Amino acid sequence: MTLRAIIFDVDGTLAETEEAHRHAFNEAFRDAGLDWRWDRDLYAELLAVAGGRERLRHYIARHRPDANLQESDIARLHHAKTAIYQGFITEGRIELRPGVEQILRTARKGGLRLAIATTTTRGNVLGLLAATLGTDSARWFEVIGAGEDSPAKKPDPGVYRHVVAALDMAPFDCLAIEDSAIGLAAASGAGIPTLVAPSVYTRGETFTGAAAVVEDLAAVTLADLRRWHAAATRPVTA
Ligand code: XBP
Ligand code: MG
Repeated sequence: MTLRAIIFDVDGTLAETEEAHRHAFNEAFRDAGLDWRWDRDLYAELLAVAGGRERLRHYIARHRPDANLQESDIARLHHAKTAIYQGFITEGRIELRPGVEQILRTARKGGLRLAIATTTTRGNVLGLLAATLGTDSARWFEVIGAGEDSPAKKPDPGVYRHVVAALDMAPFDCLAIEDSAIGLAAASGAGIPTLVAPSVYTRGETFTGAAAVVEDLAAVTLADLRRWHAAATRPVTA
């Protein structure tokens, strides 16, 4: 049970992206001639459903039951939202959270393997990495598990199981870094010890079962990660 790999969540963990996602949804609604507008309170509620397309479907069922939209309309709306969101990223509107770049670089130097497990669209991850860490940075991650790789979204452990299998590693030799309770549930469900650094939208959540909870990664060292991982995976002795 040695720490060999770190698996990063994206939205809320690598960067505070959810406001950009929210604005992108609102622009897509406006462009489609819909008078829907997601404010912060509503979005906080909707974040219980991971995955943008799933979130849209849930919103329509719960708040717009009379909207006559087919699955193809939802796909089109989500596609438009994704293009708008990626525009925000290339404009450089999103930066990494404190400490993220430093932990990625020290982990690489320290010989740890890196991976990503997210519910968001793959293109969003690649765009974010390119805009913040440079065009080559996607190569730092041996596996990028994205929304397209797991039909069931977090809290389902599917995407983490996919990543661990692709890494060909035991889950307890990895450490996940997450920002939300549903992300923690997904990683834990796959048997992966998890460090939580809550984001603006998840600060009020409870993180029972986390290996540790920190405000952000600014002061976190590789030694801290190894210590939290070891404590989380230590067998219980009588
Ligand atoms: C958080 C999410 C994402 C985004 C929307 O993902 O729920 O779905 O809000 O992304 P993470 P898409 O697992 O990285 O925290 O619209 O591309 O699905
Ligand atoms: Mg997240």
